[in-house]
Order: sequence, then C-alpha cells, then structure tokens
Amino acid sequence: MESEYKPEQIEEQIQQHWEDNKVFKAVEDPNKEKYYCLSMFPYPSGRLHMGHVRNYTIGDVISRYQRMQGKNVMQPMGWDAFGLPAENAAIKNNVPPAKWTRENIDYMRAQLKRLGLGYDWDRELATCDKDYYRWEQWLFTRLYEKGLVYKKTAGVNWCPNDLTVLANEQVIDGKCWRCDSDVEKKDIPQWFMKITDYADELLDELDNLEGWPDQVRTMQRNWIGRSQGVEISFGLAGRNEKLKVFTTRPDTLMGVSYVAVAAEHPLATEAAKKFDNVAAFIKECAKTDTAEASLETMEKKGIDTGLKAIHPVSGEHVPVFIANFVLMGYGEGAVMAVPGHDQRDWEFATKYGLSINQVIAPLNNEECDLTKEAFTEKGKLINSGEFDGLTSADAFEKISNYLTTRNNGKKRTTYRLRDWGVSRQRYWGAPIPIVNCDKCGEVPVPEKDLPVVLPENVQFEGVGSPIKKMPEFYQTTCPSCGGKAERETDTFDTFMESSWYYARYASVGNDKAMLDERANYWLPVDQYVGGIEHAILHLLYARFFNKLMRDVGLIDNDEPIKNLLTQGMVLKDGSKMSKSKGNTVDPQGLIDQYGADTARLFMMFAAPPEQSLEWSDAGVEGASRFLKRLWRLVFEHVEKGTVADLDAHSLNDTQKDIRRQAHETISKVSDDIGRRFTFNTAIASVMELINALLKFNDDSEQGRAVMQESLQSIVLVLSPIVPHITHELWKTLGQTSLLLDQAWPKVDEAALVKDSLQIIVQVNGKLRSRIDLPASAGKDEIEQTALKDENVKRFTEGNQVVKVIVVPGKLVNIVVK
Ligand code: ANZ
Ligand code: ZN
Repeated sequence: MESEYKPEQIEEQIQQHWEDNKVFKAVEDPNKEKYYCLSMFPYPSGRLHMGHVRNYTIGDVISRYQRMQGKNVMQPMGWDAFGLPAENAAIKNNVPPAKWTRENIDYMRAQLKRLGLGYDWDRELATCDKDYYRWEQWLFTRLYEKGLVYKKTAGVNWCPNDLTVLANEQVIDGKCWRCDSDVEKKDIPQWFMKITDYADELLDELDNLEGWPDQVRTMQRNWIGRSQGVEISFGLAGRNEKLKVFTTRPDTLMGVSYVAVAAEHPLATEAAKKFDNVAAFIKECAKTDTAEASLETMEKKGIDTGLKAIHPVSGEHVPVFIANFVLMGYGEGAVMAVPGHDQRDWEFATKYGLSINQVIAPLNNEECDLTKEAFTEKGKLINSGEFDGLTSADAFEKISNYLTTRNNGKKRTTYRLRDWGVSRQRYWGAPIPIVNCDKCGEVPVPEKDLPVVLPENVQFEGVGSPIKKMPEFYQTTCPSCGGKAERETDTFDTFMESSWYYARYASVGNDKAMLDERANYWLPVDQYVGGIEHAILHLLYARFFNKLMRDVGLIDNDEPIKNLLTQGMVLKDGSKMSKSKGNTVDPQGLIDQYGADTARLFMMFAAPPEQSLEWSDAGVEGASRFLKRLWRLVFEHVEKGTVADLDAHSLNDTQKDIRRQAHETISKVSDDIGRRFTFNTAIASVMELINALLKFNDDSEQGRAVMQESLQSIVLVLSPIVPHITHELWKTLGQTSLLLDQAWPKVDEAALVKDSLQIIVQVNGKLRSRIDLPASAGKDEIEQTALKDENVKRFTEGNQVVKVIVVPGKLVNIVVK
C-alpha cells in the first residue's frame, strides 16, 4: 500500500474492474426484494454540470446503501436526447442534431463513469433512438383509437423567435421559457392528449403519495385546480339567446354589476363587426398573451359591447364588456363580474367607473372598505334580498338550486388543467405517427409501419424544420385507401419521451412490445431523485403516462413513483450556478484535480440534499484532506502487522469507549443515510470517530483489534459515498471479498451498553454526591451504596431517614428530617 492517498492511481482501475465484471447489472429475481433507484436523466448538452454531479451522487449513494441492505437494486441511466438546443447548435455549427447529440452522449457517458456511478449500462437508452420512440408512436396510435388524443385548431402560445408552439407551462410571465421573447397567439391545428380525462385520478391519488414532498403535491393540486362552480345563464336584452358564465362564487350573484366576455367570444366577434373601436381592441388583445399566470398582474382593459345582460334573479340590466382578463379557454369564456368581491373585477370596475356593490360581509362583522380593494373572502350575505343572512357555503347551495329549478344554472366541476398540446413544429423530436389523406382525413400509421423514422442526415437552412421541406419524408400513401397522402411533419413535445422512460428501463431491449413483465417487477420506482423545477410538468406527465400504460394493459401499478427526493440547487456566491450567469465551476476540473471521491464527498457533506449547496473551494480542500487522513490512519494501522481476533469481554475501559463510539456511529449513520437522507450528518459523525481513533494510541493486542474493527466499519459505512478509496482500504485491511458485496455493518448492542453508570445522589432534593456503580446494580445495591457514601453521610447523620427514592441508572433521593 502507498503511504499517501493518490486517487488517480486507484479510481479508474476500480471503475474498469466494475465495468468488466458488470457488477451493477440488475437482474429480475422474484425471491429478492427489489429496489429501483432512479435519477432524472440528463439532456446531453455537452458536459456534465455540478447539478448533475450532485443529483447523481445522491442517487448512487442511496443505491449502494440499499444494495448493502440486501436489496436487488436497479439503477439505470439514459439520455433525454431530443430538444431545441441540438437544433440551435446545428444551425450555429452546421452539424446535424443527431451527430451533435450522439457525440455529447459519448462524452457525458464517460464523465458519469469517471464519477464511479453504479449504473446498469446494459439498460442505457437515448430517447432519440428509433427503438425508443417507436413505442411512443405506437402508444399514441393506440390512444388515438381510444379517443384519448385528438386534433384541434387552437389558439396557441407562439414563440416568434423559436418559431414554435409553447405549452402553457413553457410560458413564464408572458415570455418564452427558453429565449425570453414575448409570446404571441396563433391559430394552428394541434394534437392534444386528453390529460383532463385523468384529472380526478391525478388529483385524488396525490393524497396517497406519502413519499413525496408536501410542497410538490400542493403544486400539482394547484396546477390541476379542481373547483366546484356553477354555470349561470344571463338573458340578453332584446334577444332570444342567453349568455352563459362560469363562477365559483354563486353566493356573490346579487353583487353583479357587469358581465365580461373574452376577446374571442362570439358576442365580441359580433360587436367587432358593428364598431371599429371594438374591432381594434380585439386585435390588440390578440397580440398580447394571456397565459393564466399573468391575469392577476396584467393591466385590466376592456370595451363596452353595447349589449345588456339580464340578471337571472333581479331582472336588472347590466352592461356586457369585452375584457382582456377573461380567457376563452376556461369555463364559458365569460364571467359575471362582482367588483366588490373579486380583485380583477374590482380593478376593471374602478377603471371604467362601474358600480361596486357589497353583498358579502365578513363573519366577524368587521367593516370592509371597498374603495381600497375587493373583499375576496367568504362570509355571510347582505344586500341580497331573500338570500340575506346565509353563509357563503349555504348560499352556494341555495342560489344554485334556485337557478337550477328555473333552468338558469347548472353545477359544474372545472379544472385549471388543460389538455396537453403535444405538437411541436420543430425538427429534432419524434415524428407524430399520423398521415393526412384528402379522402380519409387523419389516419394513424399502422403498427407494422412503425416507427416513423426521423431522417437524421439533414441540412439546416434557416430556422424551419428541414423535414417540412423534404418530400421524401412527407410524401406517402394513405394506409387506409392507398391514395396519395402526406405525413404529419410536426414532432412530439419532448416531455412525451421523459414521461415513460422510467418504465422502458425495466423492459429494455424488447423489440416486440413497449413494456413487458419486467416492468411489473421493477415498478414503481422506489426512489426518484431530481430537481424541484420538474415538480409540476414532468412529474405530472409521468403520472399521466403511467395511467395510460396501465389502461392499455401494459402495467399494473397506478402510480410510477413511490418516493421522491427533490434536490436543492448548486449555488456560487449565493446565486444559482448557470451558464448565463457565467459562474459555473466545471466538474471535470474538480475530478481531474482531486478525484471522484473528493467530488462526491464534498457534494454530500456540504448540505442536506434538499437544501441548496454553496460551492466552496475550501470545502473541496477539506473533503480531500479528510480522505487523506483516513488513508494515513489505515496505512499506519496495517504497517504494524497482523491483528488478533477481537475479544469483546477482555477490553479495558478506554478500548470499550472507543468500541462503543464506533457502534454508535454505525447506528447513527444507518439512520442518517437510510431514513433521513442527511448524508452530511452521517459524514460528520464518521469524522468524529476518526478523530477519536487518531488519539487512540493503543498498540496492545486488543487495542489493535478494536482499531481494526472500527476501521472496517468506517470503510463500510463510507463506501456508498466514496466507493473507490474504500474499495482500496477494504483490501488493505486484509479483506479478500469484494467490498461491494458486503452487507451493511450491524450494530453490536452489547457494545453500546455502558458497564458502569454514574448515579446522582440527592439529600432532600439537593445534589450531594455522585457514585459509580455497575450498570447491572439493582435497587437495593444502589440504595445501600448511596447511604454509605461519605459525602452523603455528612447530611444524613443525626437525622432520621424517612424515605429513599431510587431511579435506577439515574439518581437516588434520600429524604431526611
Ligand atoms: C364571480 C366571482 C365572484 C368570481 C367572486 C370570483 C370571485 P377558479 O377558482 O380559478 O376556477 N372566471 C370564470 N371564467 C373565467 C374566464 N374564462 N376567464 C377568466 N376568469 C374567469 O376561477 C373561477 C372564477 O374565475 C370564476 O368565479 C370567475 O369569477 C372567474 F367574488 O365569478 B368568479
Ligand atoms: Zn386515404
């Protein structure tokens, strides 16, 4: 053994050994408890960043720990390989996206291996491989048959810079999530997946996901946004038809002072034909986006249509406005406005001088000043005629029943969740497997003709998708009538591929089916590790796909992920490490200089996984020093020659103390790693033990036996975190079996027991002495020893002992008078 720790001499050699022997290959075994540990797969952008290193180290530590618990562990890795950056790189560097992507994958795979991550590489997948996306295409055509996907011309969010449609989730404060351009609206035919059919299940099952952070569950609940409401019909003065609105607050009905419709509402279109200023206003609305998130903050604008709506209870006439904060895609595209109790309506009413009426009073009878803002809470009804005095909850029922019996209302559940638009006009994605035929319309590509392969050898001219200009791709024959037809040239949203990869890992290599029985063995994922930024989108779609795959009969389980760990960000000088900020530290440099173990140790020691981690050069240095010290300690120990067997009964007190600390450390580390995921405190307690061992200068036979046992325990418990150095030290300590196959060390309960205990002795409640007694001493023995103690006697002599209270193991109180 070298006297100095030289990671560069050991790490790659061990990694090669793991690879050659396929030590991380996961094989289904019904007799063993399985453990599926998954880290979110990376986008192959070119190089790993620190966030990856942190994410993947956490997953690897958990996997290795579970393996030592005797579980049959699977930890796969792959590539979320479709997406825009490849196209942008292609345009910039004139290389096809496929080539750019595959080169990045090769580079990053090597980086992952260099970190010593224990993946089953036989399960590797890349979503841009036709063997992968063909099953997504297959599922899509199945869902088409089931009516779960459909095409619709819809106003979509359009990014004028990326020339693509964006999902609502990709619009952040009215701007493109990628390039920050202002998002516009545009009408084009799109494919949608009916996620709304699963809204109730997606919502209700959240209650059962106890292994998920509450924060994530709450975000998903809000995203789905189920609300109970009422559809209310208003008459229109001088006309026969009615105007429907949707409200969640029918209790405020008597406070309506106007009705507002969306710019795309038929009544708005009609008014635009009559009045030029209305037409101009609608045009202006079409330019600005109305992503739901911005409704609260946007400037409220509107225009009067000249129409009057008739209140369904009072018969009063109220104006009908067109308002920019009313969305066409939600409810009825029209609202009854109650400025007294809805802030958006209040802002609008204040601007246009419409009346603001109070119809809800706070339950505690406090005054509210409606000249300042709306009172939006629930309460009890006032100024509402026959409904006065009801609570909001009672009024919800009474007023909706009133309207229902008069054919002016209907209770309805609505969701904030929209169907998922999956069409993208970009090139680098999975082709949508549909053929458009003049005669037959849209025809799904039959299973025998799948996959629809994306041509990879393409030339980029400008921004548009090259396959839209390739007749050899899009010209085809109709699968139904055999006539001339054209393929769909849009591709899928890349969130499609990441929605089911966790299942494909478990059926990898199957070229006959999307999934097989192996998926039922491995699923659900026992532990998923990834960034909080995926709390809504990716995780909701993954849950949705799981249910789709279940309902076409591919898998049994209802939910894909049992436990979720969302790791915090990696910061530098207090802000997120990112390319755009220019404050990144390249992990490769860290690995080259210090080795993988130091990188891993630093990541796990600097912060608990869910909190953000501040990059620190000093922290890296500290991690490196710690490993050197451990190496040195083992080196010096083995230099002294062979070690005798431990005889726990013959130890002296110092030896027993050290051994107790070692077993207490095992116990703490087991809990910290296995249950709490506080890897940092686990490492801290090992550091304390090492410090104690450095001071333990005992070269006696049993002294060295205690040292040997303690060092072996340290090597075992640190092995999930720093697998290379521990592999080497394990051999150095004379072990011939592979460290990876060792069981997690067991705590020797006997070692934790203290032989002698110190007992406090009080006289009349005052501390008078401390006595040392064997831990096994009984009540009588404790009492007699206490009474005979010299310090105690000074306070008892000459007095009468009335009572002796003994709390075994702790204290004795002698009552005298
Ligand atoms: C009257 C009212 C009074 C409302 C009040 C709220 C408070 P959630 O809870 O998110 O489902 N609304 C309905 N359709 C809309 C549309 N197409 N665009 C914009 N807003 C719309 O929201 C339901 C509430 O949002 C509805 O209840 C309606 O305003 C508004 F004191 O009706 B409410
Ligand atoms: Zn046809």
